[in-house]
Amino acid sequence: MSRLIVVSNRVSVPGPKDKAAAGGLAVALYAALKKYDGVWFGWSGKVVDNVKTKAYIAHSDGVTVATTDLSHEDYDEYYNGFANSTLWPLFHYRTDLAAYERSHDKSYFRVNARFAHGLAPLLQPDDLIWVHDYHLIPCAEELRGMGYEQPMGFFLHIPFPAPQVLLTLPNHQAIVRALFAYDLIGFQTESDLQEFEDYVLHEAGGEVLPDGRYAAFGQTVYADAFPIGIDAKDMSEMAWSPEAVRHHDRMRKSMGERKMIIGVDRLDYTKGLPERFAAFERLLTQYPENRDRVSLLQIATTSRADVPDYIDIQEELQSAAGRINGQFADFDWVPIRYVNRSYPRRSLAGLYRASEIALITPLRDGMNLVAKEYVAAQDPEDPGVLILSRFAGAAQQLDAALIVNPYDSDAVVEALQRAMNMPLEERCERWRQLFDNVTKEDVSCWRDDFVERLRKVSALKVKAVEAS
Ligand code: ADQ
Repeated sequence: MSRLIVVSNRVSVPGPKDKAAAGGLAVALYAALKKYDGVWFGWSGKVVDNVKTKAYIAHSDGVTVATTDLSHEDYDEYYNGFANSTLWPLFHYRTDLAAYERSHDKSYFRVNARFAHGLAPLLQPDDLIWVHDYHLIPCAEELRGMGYEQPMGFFLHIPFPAPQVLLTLPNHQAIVRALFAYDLIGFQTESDLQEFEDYVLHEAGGEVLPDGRYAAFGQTVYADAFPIGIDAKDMSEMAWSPEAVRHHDRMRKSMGERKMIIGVDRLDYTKGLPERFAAFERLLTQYPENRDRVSLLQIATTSRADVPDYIDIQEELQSAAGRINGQFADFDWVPIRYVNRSYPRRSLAGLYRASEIALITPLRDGMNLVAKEYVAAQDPEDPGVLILSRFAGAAQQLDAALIVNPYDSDAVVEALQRAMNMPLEERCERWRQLFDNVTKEDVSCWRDDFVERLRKVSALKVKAVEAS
């Protein structure tokens, strides 16, 4: 059996015992790495003066963990620059926020080449290589240039933008061409796949071959949708763990008879947080009976705090929460509980279960795992209501949620009002459908589907080469 090599910007190795501390994705990838005697390669998280190409190697549970550092220039130009200030906003349709600098573009390709050179000495001929996310699109192209012919797959965790949006990126062609160095590209949804196809057909002058491969730039690649899931069983169990019960009970006690709406996000302008606060404010204005009856708990962990747009959104939210609370709060009721910290997963599970409504309204999101976690953590006898943005990848699977357009404040208010008053029978019916999906299409299913497909398409490639 060939080894699995996972390459991602950050390596997140779960602790030996505590599954709960790591996310479902890290746990699922790590489990596969253990099974296939694998290597996890990525950035150490350190920024240093002198970067060495040779990776630092550690071993844990039969998995080789190989990391490399970034220089200050790499960190500014590759990580904060091209990856997080160009590709991230652009792929989320925020052309207004996407900054483009040729020097950052060069750094992006340079750091990818260094990743490839760091990884290369660790590779064996029959390895299967799986690269993750927008930081590392050119990784395979670099490896191919060095003569590596192993099967290589790529999974994009964020949306693939419509061609008209992608065209605003001066080096769009180099980015898409780099994708063609892989054997298989995985997108979150069918819509992302469709956007990719549109680009290939109408911008790259390519075609779809009879066997389903995409052909362009003199190369071919398979591509498909592989919607990522969570470890739903684990999340359901966690919701009843002692830590979850403690958090559930503390929250319920603090609420009394009032209802709780929860939002949990990285603090990011793609998550639609100002719009969410505005919709909640409108609920209190248009339906005054909700005053003193409901609060919004918004947990927003600070992220990418040295990128200016992230400082702006943080200030905007603090001031909006302060203004809304100033206008509506009473001595024993605060409308918005706005918390900038991160919680252990077991605590989150308890808070999900204690909340009657989850308001998950990103303006664009590859998938959104919080929506799935909320569903998995509900009490089957008395489940809460999920309100979900149509622009989250998750909406394409979770259509039994109340699906809203996050730009339409009135529609979000109506959904909130409906959720506040939804009878138990309807809540149970909707939740059952959501839960079936979240459990069936879980993270192991996503991982195994992708790895299996990568094996298959690389076997087809070998056959085609032998036949020619
Ligand atoms: P993210 O943009 O980070 O992921 P999301 O899918 O919601 O978004 O995942 C966030 C994860 O972090 C969840 O597991 C959540 O529980 C956790 N989290 C968030 N805030 C937290 C807090 N305050 N405390 C503790 N945990 C917190 C990117 C893409 C998504 C895609 C995922 C996976 O942007 O669209 O779904 O990758 O592919």
